[in-house]
Order: sequence, then C-alpha cells, then structure tokens
Amino acid sequence: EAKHVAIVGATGAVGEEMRLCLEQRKFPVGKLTVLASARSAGKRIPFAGQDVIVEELTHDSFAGVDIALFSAGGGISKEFGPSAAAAGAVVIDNSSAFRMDEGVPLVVPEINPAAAKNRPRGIIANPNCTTIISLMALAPLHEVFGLKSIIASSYQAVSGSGAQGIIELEEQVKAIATGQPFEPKVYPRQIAFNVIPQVDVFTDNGYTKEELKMLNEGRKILGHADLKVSCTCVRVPVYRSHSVSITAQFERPVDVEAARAAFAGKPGVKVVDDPANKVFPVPLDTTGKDDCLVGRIRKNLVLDNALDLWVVGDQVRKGAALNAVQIAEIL
Ligand code: 2RA
Repeated sequence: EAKHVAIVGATGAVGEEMRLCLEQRKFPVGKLTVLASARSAGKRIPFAGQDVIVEELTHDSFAGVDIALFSAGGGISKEFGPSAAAAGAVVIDNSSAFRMDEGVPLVVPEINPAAAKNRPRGIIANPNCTTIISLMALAPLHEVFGLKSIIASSYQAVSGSGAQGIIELEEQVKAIATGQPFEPKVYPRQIAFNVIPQVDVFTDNGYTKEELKMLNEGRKILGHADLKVSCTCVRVPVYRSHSVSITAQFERPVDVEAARAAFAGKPGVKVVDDPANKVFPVPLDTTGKDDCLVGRIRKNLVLDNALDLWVVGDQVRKGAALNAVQIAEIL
C-alpha cells in the first residue's frame, strides 16, 4: 500500500537521484516529504507530476513517515536518524554514520537482502558506492570460487564529492579551455586532466577512510570476517561513474569462461567483455543507468586461483540512490 516517504538531503546529487528512482520505479509513494537545510526550504521540487515544497529538516519532521531516505552527510544522519526511527520510520542512510554499527544492517539488495529484516534500531545503512560497485562484480564470483582476497584500485568520479565536485571539474575544464585562472576548492590539487590518489582522509596506517571502507564493509556485507582487502582509491576527472580495477584471489581454481558464466541471470550486473572488438565497460556506458558492467575478465599472471577484472557503475545511482530505493522496495 502507499507509503509516506521522506528524503533528507533532497536537493543534493544523491537526493535528486533518489527522487528520480522513486518516480521511475513507480515506488508506491502516498506522500513525499522533502527535507533540507533552512537555506533550501521553500524550493519547489517536481515529483510525479506535482510540485513538492522543500521543508526545513527538524527533529519533528518525521511524524507519519514510513521510510526516511537520508543523504545529507554523516553529521545530519547521526543527529536526525534516531529521531526519524523514533517516530516510526525505517531509516535508510546513505552516509557512513551507522554502517559498521552492531544492529545496523549494511545491505546490497542483490547480495544480502535478508539482512534488512533485522534492524533493531530502525536504521539500515547503504554501503559506500565503491564497495557496492565492486561487490556487484565480486559476489557472483564469490559464490562459485570462494573469495579470499581483493587487491583493487578505484577510479572515482567527482560526483562522489556531491554536486560541488561536478561543478569543480566543469569549471576547471572551462577555465583551462579559455586560459582563465582558477583555484582548486573541493580537491587538494587540480582535478581536470589530472588524477588524485586521495579519497576521504588519511588514517594512521597510510590508507584513507575510503580505502578501508572496501575492507570493513566488504566483510560485513558478505558475512566473511577474514576477507582480505587492499585498496587504492583515486579521484579521476569523470562526472558520475566509478570504475574499479580488481585482482581477486579465490579458494578454488578459476577460469574465465566459468567466471563469465557466474554472472548469468544475476540482476544488476552485466558482462561487457570482448576486448578484441574494443568492447569493455567505460563510465560513459553506465552513467544514468542501473546496471554495473564487468569486463576485462582474465586470469591473473602472478597469483594462483586469481582473476583480474574491471567493473564500472554509476556512483550516484547504483552506488547510492538506486541501492537505497531498492532497499525500500524489499522492506
Ligand atoms: C566518494 N565514495 O566517492 C565517496 C563518497 N561518495 O567521494
């Protein structure tokens, strides 16, 4: 039956995409409440042929709300998530605030949907986009070959930094094309025509928080406590899709044909892999689309029982908004 849905952070890149996904997937929305900072209150947002007025987010914004989708940063989720849950809403949080908390399921619907049922705090966490996109390729292989370790390098779109990241890339490209000066604001260095080996902050072991998410979240989502992961996360001048180069080592012997066959019938992921004919996944193919694409599947030349592969997915969509709406759909 129709649900009263709230979107917190409705005017951000992910919040906008959440609204689009609800519309496009004909989610049974009886009422949509869109919540944002006072700055955005009063804005009109189109939804299902009508205009919804943005309301200022307060602790009392959740009366009667069935599902509250959060994507406004960890601070807002920490402060207002519990109030939404206390008001009886199921909170689906896109931030990293609760992902590793006991009693908060971390869910990719194609991989561990049942986990969403056990939510003692009324909160379900949406994994990090790079984790989701990587696991959409690795989960089917894990089923067949038994995943042991992941060595990965990510090529992350600027949309991961929100609308401001997209604007920064656009402005720098224009400035460079017209010989205008510019000052990097979102990133420590120029991102246009460059790559930056830092996503999120560095921790004391030399890895960034983003790189450790793949390890910690991967273990929780797969229920695989001794999965090993070593990751390098890089920001690249791409607008909306993340790409990940993966070396995955397995318990059992692997071969490419069996690997490709593992994806047959798996929702949300497609094999696009015919390098001889220049057929492989690229960000321009996944942007705005639901499916993650996997290609360049080949046996690793160094490690036993290991495959190299390349997976690409829309960071804003499957990496965040679509995954959250799919969790709402399984509720
Ligand atoms: C990023 N995955 O790409 C992080 C947060 N979306 O910046």
